[in-house]
Amino acid sequence: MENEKGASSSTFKMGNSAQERSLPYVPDCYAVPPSYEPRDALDSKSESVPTIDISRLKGSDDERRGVIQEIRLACQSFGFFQIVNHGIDQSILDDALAVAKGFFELPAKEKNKFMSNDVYAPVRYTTSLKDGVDKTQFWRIFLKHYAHPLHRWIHLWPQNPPEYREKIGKFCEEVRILSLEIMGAITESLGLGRDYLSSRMGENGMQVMAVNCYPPCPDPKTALGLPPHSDYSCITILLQNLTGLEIFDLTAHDGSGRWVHVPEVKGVLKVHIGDHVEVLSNGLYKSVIHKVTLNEEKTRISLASLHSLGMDDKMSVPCQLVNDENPVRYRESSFNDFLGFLVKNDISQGDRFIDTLRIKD
Ligand SMILES: O=C(O)CCC(=O)C(=O)O
Repeated sequence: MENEKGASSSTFKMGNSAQERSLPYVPDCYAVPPSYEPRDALDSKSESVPTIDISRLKGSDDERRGVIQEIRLACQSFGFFQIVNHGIDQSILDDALAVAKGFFELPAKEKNKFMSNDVYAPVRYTTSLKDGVDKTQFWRIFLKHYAHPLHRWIHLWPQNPPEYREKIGKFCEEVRILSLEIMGAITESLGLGRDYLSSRMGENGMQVMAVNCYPPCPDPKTALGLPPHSDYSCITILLQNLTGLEIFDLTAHDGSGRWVHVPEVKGVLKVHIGDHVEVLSNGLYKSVIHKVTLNEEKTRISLASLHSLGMDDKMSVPCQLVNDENPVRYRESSFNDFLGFLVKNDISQGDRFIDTLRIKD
């Protein structure tokens, strides 16, 4: 075992990764570059993470206006907010987390049926980000699958645990309805009206589920569950069973930023602004940079539901948000363009899709 300490990332391919085998040490290729500051930069002023009572979107005009204003501020400052009173029953959230955990506890033979390093596969089980390819490895195991329209994809999902399809399917349906409501509020907050994207995200939009498992790590100061990155999506709605998520507050310390620990409060969902809302807002809203830290004792499970336009539908800057002072700041792009980026780039080394979209002055 010891001779694997200094092994390169190609030694730890999916099915054989250090985290799947619960190695009692962290191999060198899992050690993140010092610039990632896995622990040291942590600022635990978690009370500063915006929390929004989303039920007021269905209230009086004044109440709705109030929530839209809170969403606008959260998108401008953090690109992130938590939501309470979202209307999804606690039992649906608990069941989804439990059945996801159940999947990762299955014997390797069962999980390996879905094993794939093909980022275009509609269902795939893998580890890290791109096993054996990326320079740095991450202490994560995950299952990714498409989820909308449900009837098109659900028959490809795991049948084991036996309730996987039912419980995750229910969660996906509920979260999708919520995502449309939140996207309506976001486009309204940009002055585009609440239906600006409803047909493109409604019937034809994509929903991708990342079902993540972060096993206990023998040295959480050295490795990360996921490196700093932003999501390609319009928004991501996230459910977690434990803390570990940290977001980067770009506005803190006169623009040098700080990491903010996101607390776990039962029933609260997290909303990440993704790259495609940064484009939609012509840079007014920022896609949130976030990372996942690890702990030595407990397995962390998260369900990240990523919502975007259809596979080839391009997000571009709306003409309503362009004038002489605000020229178009981003090139148009689709989810498919993001997948092409993912194949060619190494997110573990800080490559970001949004950087490829920025139009230089
Ligand atoms: O586990 C988390 O909290 C974040 C997951 C995430 O960022 C991802 O799946 O891209």
